[in-house]
Amino acid sequence: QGEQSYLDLLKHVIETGTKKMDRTGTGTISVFGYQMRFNLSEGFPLLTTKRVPFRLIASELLWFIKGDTNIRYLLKNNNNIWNEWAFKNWVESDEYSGPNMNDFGRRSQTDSEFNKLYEAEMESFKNRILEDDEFANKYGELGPVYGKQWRAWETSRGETIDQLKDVIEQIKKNPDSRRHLVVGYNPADVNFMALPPCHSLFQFYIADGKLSCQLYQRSGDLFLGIPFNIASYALLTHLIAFECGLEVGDFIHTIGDAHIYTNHLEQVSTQLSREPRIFPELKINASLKSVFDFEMGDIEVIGYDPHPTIKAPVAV
Ligand code: DHF
Ligand code: TMP
Repeated sequence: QGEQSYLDLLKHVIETGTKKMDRTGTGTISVFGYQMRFNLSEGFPLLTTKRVPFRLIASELLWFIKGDTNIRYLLKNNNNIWNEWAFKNWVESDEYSGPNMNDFGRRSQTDSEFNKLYEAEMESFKNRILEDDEFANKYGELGPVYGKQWRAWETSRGETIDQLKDVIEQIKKNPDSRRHLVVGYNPADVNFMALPPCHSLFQFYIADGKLSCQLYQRSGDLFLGIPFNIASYALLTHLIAFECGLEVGDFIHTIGDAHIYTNHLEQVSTQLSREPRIFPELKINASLKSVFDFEMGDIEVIGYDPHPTIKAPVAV
């Protein structure tokens, strides 16, 4: 239950996982197939055994809800979590003429001379995304990722489907339905995305006036990505429950390839040595009517008292 189910997953992977190489060249220990359950009425699942930056989770979720797929919105909110994947498209393009940035993710961690070049290049990339509309349209784009699939899935008939709006409508009209699904993983579009959706599909369920959500995540970076994903879907469930006049039920997190990167093992053992604390509470602006009206100022967590931040490099 609660945070312990996450800590149990970390332990389970360390004790029983298999060492494998991965796409990023970092190496992982992994298990395949795992499920956690968070009762959302027992507090908001923002982990306390390290500080998890809620502001970044909220602005990323609002970006998905808007149907936006360009990192410009994130940068305007001081959110840098998707920069590397847009930057990759830029430095691999014909228009880029700066220093060679091949394999920047790994080189920036091992080569401090290179890291200076990389940081300068990333800084000017971010400034250009913010200041130059044409550049932003071209190189701030991550392709048809989450926002696009949730709000404007393109059909073979040339129509678009607003999956998020439709699922909210169905939750209101037809709560007992077993078809409350939103799919991010569009096989026709996957090759045009900066990263194929990790959180691939989610479903809602209503019983006793409570809204529950289950996510199928095909691939989970247990130390960096998963704490964000848990809080993000908990927040989405709260927002939809609020609009539909429901209480919150459970968030069920099902993960396919559940992995710890080998360069996160020390961080994980620090985290496992800590005692979990009580979860915070979510507070949202109750004067709003619709999920689509929320802005950053309308969402906050109160009573969050985590252990200190634990830094770790992200595998690109
Ligand atoms: N790739 C990999 N290898 N792992 C990921 O978790 C991941 N997540 C993505 C995109 N690609 C990914 C999108 N989500 C961070 C968290 C979530 C996220 C991307 C990055 C992250 O680095 N979190 C840091 C804080 C970052 C900050 O403060 O700017 C953390 O300590 O939680
Ligand atoms: P992959 O496409 O090779 O699976 O790499 C994606 C990596 O990003 C993998 O480590 C999982 C991680 N990830 C998350 O854990 N959560 C997320 O929300 C995202 C976008 C990625």
